Amino acid sequence: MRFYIKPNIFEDSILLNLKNEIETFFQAKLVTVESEANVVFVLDKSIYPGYLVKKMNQEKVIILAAETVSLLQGFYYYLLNLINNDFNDVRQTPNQAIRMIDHWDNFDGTIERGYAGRSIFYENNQFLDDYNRVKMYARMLASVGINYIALNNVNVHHEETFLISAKHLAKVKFLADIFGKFGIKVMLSVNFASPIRFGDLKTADPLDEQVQQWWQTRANLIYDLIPDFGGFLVKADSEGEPGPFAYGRDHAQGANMLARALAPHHGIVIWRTFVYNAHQDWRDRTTDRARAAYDNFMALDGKFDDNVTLQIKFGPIDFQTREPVQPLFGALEKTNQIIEFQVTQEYTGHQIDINYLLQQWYEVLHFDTKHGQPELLLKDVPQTKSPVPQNSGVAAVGNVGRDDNWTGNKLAQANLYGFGRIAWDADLTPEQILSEWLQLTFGKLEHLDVIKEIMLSSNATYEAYTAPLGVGFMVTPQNHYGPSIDGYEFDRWGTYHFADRNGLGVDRTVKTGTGYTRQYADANYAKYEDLTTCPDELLLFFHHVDYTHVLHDGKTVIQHIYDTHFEGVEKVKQYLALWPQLEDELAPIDYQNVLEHLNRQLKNAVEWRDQMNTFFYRMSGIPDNQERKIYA
Ligand code: BDP
Repeated sequence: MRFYIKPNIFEDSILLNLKNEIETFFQAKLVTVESEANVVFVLDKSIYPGYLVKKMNQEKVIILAAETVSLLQGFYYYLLNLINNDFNDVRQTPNQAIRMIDHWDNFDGTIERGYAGRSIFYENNQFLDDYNRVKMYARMLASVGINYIALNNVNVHHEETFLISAKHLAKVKFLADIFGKFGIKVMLSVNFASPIRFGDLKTADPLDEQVQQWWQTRANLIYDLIPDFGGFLVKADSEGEPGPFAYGRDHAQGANMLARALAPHHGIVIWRTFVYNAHQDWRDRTTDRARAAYDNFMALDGKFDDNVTLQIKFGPIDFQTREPVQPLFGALEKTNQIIEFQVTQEYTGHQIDINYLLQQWYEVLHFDTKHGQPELLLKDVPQTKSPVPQNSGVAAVGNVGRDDNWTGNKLAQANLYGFGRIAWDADLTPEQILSEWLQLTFGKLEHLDVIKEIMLSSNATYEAYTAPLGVGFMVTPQNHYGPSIDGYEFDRWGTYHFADRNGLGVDRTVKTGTGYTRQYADANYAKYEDLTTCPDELLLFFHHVDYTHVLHDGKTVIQHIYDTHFEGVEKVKQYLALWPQLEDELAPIDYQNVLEHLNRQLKNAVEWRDQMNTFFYRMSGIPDNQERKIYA
């Protein structure tokens, strides 16, 4: 294979990196004469965004793009398809402008909700010395089109506050350079109370001139060192993090103050909408955590500066296995938006249980918000509803740590790979993405279908043995793995199921409940409000029903709970029975890794089944119509 890059000068670090990547992968120098090459990269201002691959003949492929980062992405596309030797003319443009991974890494080396070992960036309140993994990681992310990364936890504890101090910025720059070569901008999560924490000021009031000046000086310092710095990610007035409320200011005032400090440098503020009143009480049914983001942010539509983007969790509660789509999407018209997902498996199995999340994301991204004609799918909301589309997109909390295989469970790598792919092209199906990942990871295997079967059913299997019909939670408090049905029931976090002897579920209707359904566009409001049209999988999210309520498939709610929990365990047993077919084909370390995790998954599924079935049998007194063993 002979490669040529036009223009043949490498002042730009990304272009230079492309040259290095080609030389590394093909162990050959670039040729100096274009006509001798069979792969030619051309900077062409007219191809924006994304890139164009043109097959000239059997021998020659040309890849054109306006931006060097897109040429690099074109190179990875070339590598991906080289495996199949399958080239046709193709124009690739990303669906989303911002495609981001958020790290919840703490400076001490721990990772909030991390299930794959310690941080790849930090240890003991210092930066690590060895960045080999980071380099490989940057390449991996770039290969699937990721272009932003946040380097630290949104909960900015004491030590991380000072990542924006001169003392640490040199190391941040080092990381920014590694990612920058791959076209990925770094961002830092900042603490809204930083001016106070630094000991410089007595207030963090966004309308205070000294505070504004403080942030301006800080931004200038950062950009002097790191000219391509992405900006700030902020969790404010949320779960104890400081924010503008303390000064009687709103989120727009808080976010705009930071945005104005970054604007001269073309930086952005990503401001999270995960804001709810943690003290709301289960006895007061008029408050509802599901309503909180909309109640806090809808009235601010149009009040945010152009370089502010709201980062909005895909559902109204918190990355559950099953949630409806957040009603702010489609309703916000004048605010830049990012949809937030969670690759790290907090509520979805801790990377112990296999859970291929692309199924969930595909469904969520293809949800019709009913805010457009003939439709407005969630995947199209960031681009069409953001006043500055290039400041909109998707983000996800990452799942990588220092474990040998990066993600704890080997198969959880597919979620990271898949997030990047779906961020680029939301119409790729979970099956297509899985096939790519399997081929890239394992090559040709005789029993590839076994892994496919397990992974493609895994999301439904996990849902089957955990909380039923969209009710959510029922997990062990704090760590969020394994069952604890009443664990959050009398807590103050707004995560209830209201199970009693007659039934369960949260009444979020206008007629008799919290009124949350009204936050949706008319057609969706009508669908969710009415018990007969509400989809079964979300029934208990929207309605409180009796155990004898009959679902669309003819089963009662109680029988559905029993059946799915027995079936979920049987599925995991099936996975365990299938897996040995791969023993001779996989590297022993990968084979064992998944086997060991499957055994733990079975234990978890059995626990869920037994606790759920016992609990609901005791509550309802209604026996299983198949007379299976319930430990009552
Ligand atoms: C919840 C996590 C918590 C995060 C929070 C967030 O349990 O650790 O800090 O989300 O998104 O899911 O800020």
